[in-house]
Amino acid sequence: MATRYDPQAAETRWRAAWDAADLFRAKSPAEAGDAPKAYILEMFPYPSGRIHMGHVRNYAMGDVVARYKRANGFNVLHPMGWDAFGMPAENAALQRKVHPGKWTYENIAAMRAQLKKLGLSLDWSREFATCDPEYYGAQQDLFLKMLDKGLVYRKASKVNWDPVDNTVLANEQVVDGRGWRSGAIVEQRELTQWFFRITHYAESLLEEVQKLERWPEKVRTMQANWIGRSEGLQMRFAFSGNTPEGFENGVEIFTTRPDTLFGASFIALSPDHPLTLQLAKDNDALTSFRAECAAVGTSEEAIETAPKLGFDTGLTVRHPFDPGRTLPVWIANFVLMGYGTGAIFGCPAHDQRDIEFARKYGLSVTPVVLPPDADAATFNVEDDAYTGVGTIFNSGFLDGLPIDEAKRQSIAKIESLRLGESKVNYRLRDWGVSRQRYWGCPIPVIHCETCGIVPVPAADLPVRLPDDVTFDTPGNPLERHPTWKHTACPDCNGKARRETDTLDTFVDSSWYYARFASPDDMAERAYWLPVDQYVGGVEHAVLHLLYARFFARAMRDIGELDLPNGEPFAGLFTQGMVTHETYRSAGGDWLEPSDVEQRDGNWIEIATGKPASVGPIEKMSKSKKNTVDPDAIITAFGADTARWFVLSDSPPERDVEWTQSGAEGAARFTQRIWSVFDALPETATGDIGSDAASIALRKASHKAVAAIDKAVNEFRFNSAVASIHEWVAALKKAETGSDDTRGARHEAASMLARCLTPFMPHLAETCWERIGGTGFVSAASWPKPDPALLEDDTVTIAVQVNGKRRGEITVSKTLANDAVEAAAFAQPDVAAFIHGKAVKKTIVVPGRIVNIVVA
Ligand code: ANZ
Ligand code: ZN
Repeated sequence: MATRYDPQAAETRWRAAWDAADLFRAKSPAEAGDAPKAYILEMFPYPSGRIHMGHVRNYAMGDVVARYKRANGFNVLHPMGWDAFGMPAENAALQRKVHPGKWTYENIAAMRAQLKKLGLSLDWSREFATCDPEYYGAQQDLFLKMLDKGLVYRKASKVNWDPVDNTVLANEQVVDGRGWRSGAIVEQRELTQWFFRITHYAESLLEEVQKLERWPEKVRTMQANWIGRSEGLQMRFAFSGNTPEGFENGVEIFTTRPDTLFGASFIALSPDHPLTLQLAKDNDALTSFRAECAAVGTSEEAIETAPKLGFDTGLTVRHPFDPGRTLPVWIANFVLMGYGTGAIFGCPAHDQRDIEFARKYGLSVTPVVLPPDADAATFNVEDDAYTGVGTIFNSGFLDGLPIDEAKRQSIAKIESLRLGESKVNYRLRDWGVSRQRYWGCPIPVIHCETCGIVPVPAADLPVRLPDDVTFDTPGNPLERHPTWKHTACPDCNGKARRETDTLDTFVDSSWYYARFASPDDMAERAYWLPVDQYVGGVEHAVLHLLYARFFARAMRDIGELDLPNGEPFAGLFTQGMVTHETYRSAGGDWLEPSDVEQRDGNWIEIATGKPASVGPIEKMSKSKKNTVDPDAIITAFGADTARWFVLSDSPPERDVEWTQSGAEGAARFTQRIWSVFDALPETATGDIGSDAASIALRKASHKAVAAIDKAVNEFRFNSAVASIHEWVAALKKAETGSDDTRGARHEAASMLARCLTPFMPHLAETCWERIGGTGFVSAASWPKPDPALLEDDTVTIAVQVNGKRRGEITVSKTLANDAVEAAAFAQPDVAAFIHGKAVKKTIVVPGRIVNIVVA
């Protein structure tokens, strides 16, 4: 009697059994012996309250790899934790009057329970949240060691300032240029902030990222672009006439186009350049010009797209190659203080920003690069700068040279004139980590009135967040806490105050992988790291991964991590999103998938009976209400179905569209798999048969294992899923055959149960139990395909009649020629064609073709 598989009962039972057996705890290096290690990590979640389908997909993928590696004899570390600091907890505190800590830990409890239901092979013994004082205390220790090494420093930098709430705003709290609570226009203010010296590693970050062969090319390129290496020239332009005080050496500029120096038409300073500030001191017009520039904001994008604004200082400089020529010195809003020297020479003919500026303010435009087929006598630049290749002209000693050679000669000349030298610049900026917020890691320093900045002594770590804080007024709760910040100086015991800034939460996620490996044992960290496979969203392709790569280097250099190349993630996979159709009511409001149904082919809003419309398929998001709740899916179908679906339908790097019918199909497939096992005798009965049907099944099985191996190793889980479908079909077919196939079916089932484990672990256990497998299938070793069974011993050959192809036959490679001939005549299409005709002769080319000649 056929039985049904009950996923809910089976899933609960197996998870309890795995827990009791402590099955997924990573072994210590000593326990592991000769087993190679595999560290599999998915980006840890933010405890927002509930898991979503994106989590299911991310963690299911990591779990496939972890389970596969374990089955292949690896000592696997597959941990889980919580990226638990951040603004949403403070917003919840504000809106719901609940303490951020309470909110966070309650969310963690809820999400942990949800994750556990997915049957992930996680080592929960290593779990932590970044808001645990043990974790952030260790982070404070790292901060101080980095401070000691000069990898952390303080400098003045701009922040978003809300003039009504009198508070610093995070970028996400600025909405359309206004404070999110007050609605006031946000200003830029200078504040002394803490920075990590990420630029110290710019070269290594760029060089090593090219070598990460198991990272997506796209991510490597994004990292490289972010670091942005530029080779150029840094040089001085001496003032002619009036020389401002302190600038006797002239203005220092950085250029990547020293070949265009003869086309220079002006010098432009950043509105924040020291010379600009000096000139603005007694120049009201310049002061208001600076304010006008500041209103555009500080983001590079805003500056790039804003209209060009200029201010003529009246100063002039000398051209280095032509001392008789002078250039005016302007202040321009598109020159950033944070890059190069904060000053440029403008060459309008060959730079788009410069041409816009020159046309607006009537500055000269001299082309110096002649495009390959242009005529020097007539070539002109109007509104579009020419940035392509060509030959230098209008340029004295550089005339006739190609761009690269002109760059070299121009630099050599400037160097010989002692006006500058070649220079490599990086776009990468140091990482500002000060946040004026409560729910973050306190920066462990003390400001003493006499000693200045004093690190908190190691024995006093962690500097804990106070619990009694209020969120009813704007600003930093730590700043206005009545007592927390007041303390005594560790050095002189005098009056001092604590730093009230907390660290950017990206810091928390920059070293958690090392903490998972071991809280404090360097040998264990060295054993586990680097992470062999990291899995996460492509939205982290730049910042998180760059910060983590920085931290790994900094930790190496303070003796906290033994990682010679500084790369924490040897392999990276970025998975696509989970998408869903969107629905709207007749009134245009978003509707949830469960609010609508199809009646006679039309979508109806269930509650009102009115027509609804189907919109585009988009990433599941709360705002569009097109989410499905993993819990609901697990309750309806079981976790294995959810896992199977998110792995099955499209390549892992692409988006997968969640559909109800797809989920139902996955659920049906679990029953189909179960029916194969259900139909088998409980234990192996006798030998594996050598009849054709048994051999065919064995071949199908061994080939399936080989295909799944390849697919999993190449991160093509959808292909593995397809192979399992075919394999199950082959097993189904064998059910109807003779009892001789029992042995082969049993072998196939045993292999199938093991291959199913990474995808549908609960079902796999139930199947394994059904066929009398030893122990847990989650602990069983991966099947090894027999190479002999992977080879094809049949061949497909064409059958021609009078030179024209009429059909094909598949025969054993060793079949005798007369038997091949017989098979050719028996082929139905061939037989029909030659029916009634006289056969004159038949030629068999073994393994290739059968040619029949008829009258
Ligand atoms: C003269 C010139 C002529 C330039 C020309 C370009 C084309 P990358 O490649 O990104 O490093 N620049 C330098 N510092 C700047 C700053 N602080 N703010 C805005 N622009 C700045 O870009 C280097 C080029 O960007 C430099 O080369 C400089 O303009 C400009 F036909 O110098 B160039
Ligand atoms: Zn002191």
